[in-house]
Amino acid sequence: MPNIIVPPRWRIPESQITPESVYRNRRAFLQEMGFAGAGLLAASQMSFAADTASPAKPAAAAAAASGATGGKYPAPRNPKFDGKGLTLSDATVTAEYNNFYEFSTSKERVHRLVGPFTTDPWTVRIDGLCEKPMTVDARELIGQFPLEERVYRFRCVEAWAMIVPWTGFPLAKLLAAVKPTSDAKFVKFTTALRPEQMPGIARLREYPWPYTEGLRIDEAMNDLVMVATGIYGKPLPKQNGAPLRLVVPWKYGYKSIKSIVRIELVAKQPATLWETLAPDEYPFESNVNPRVPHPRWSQASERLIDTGDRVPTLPYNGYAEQVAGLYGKS
Ligand SMILES: Nc1nc2c(c(=O)[nH]1)N[C@H]1C(S)=C(S)[C@@H](COP(=O)(O)O)O[C@H]1N2
Ligand SMILES: [Mo]
Repeated sequence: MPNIIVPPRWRIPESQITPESVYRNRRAFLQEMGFAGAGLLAASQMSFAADTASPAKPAAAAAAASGATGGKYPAPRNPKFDGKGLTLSDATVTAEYNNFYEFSTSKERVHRLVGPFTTDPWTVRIDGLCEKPMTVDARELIGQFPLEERVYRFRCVEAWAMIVPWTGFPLAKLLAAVKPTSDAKFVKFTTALRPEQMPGIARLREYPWPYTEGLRIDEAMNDLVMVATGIYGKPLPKQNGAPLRLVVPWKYGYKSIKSIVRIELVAKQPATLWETLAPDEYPFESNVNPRVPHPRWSQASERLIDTGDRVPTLPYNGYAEQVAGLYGKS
């Protein structure tokens, strides 16, 4: 019999009561992993739940942006992604309503906890199956590419959404610079792991940190995928993923990994944090699809975080024209 530990179907955030069978499986798994006694509870209190909250209210001041490469902002807006027909979300709301579990599972608290997190200097490694791997400081990396601004829709799996102007450059340009070999079939991304600066990590000890994500190489090369370095014409605030994050606008928000320290070209589909925790809820592909409900809530509509308006969700989050062909459904 193969010796495989099958992770239980963790109900990441149970707003409801945990069925006993799930509770038992989770406990067995935690014991396997050496976390006996670790808060079962943490996991069951998590909050990837359908979002029915009322709109976040702008709190006090927005947190300061990281000062690196300030001279490059604001960058010119790419006319192909000028946001015509879209209304930008309120910048204070997007800076104070965040998912960044390394700090907190409370969206309103993240921006108040990032102060001690240092994002300059910042070393990024781009390596794996490529001819020209590099290890470079984020400031220097950002200096190597022309920055542009693009207005994108952004859709969290929890059914909230925003429309923001990102600054950055296409991931495809960075990948081209390291020259992937023909064996490179996927790209794996990893976030910084600094428990001493990230108070959320200790509260979720059973999570498979660091936060990781992945794309197929053809997805990663699509022009829509950005390495974002800024938002609203300024460097990224720490809570939005300074100094470098991914933005993949046709996929659920968790694919847009923040505060990246490593980009690795790999041959096999990499494990991701969310897929490891709950593969039936957060699968690797995770394209926005209003017709496929999350196991615990509908994905047919979404709530704009600043106005509270509920609007229909679009296939591929409105980017079908650019990406449906990647999935044999042009
Ligand atoms: N490292 C890391 N990246 C992350 C997350 C996280 O918890 N940790 N949350 C993801 C999720 S679920 C969403 S919706 C977006 C939120 O981005 P924002 O706070 O800039 O709006 O970040 C994604 N990237
Ligand atoms: Mo999300």
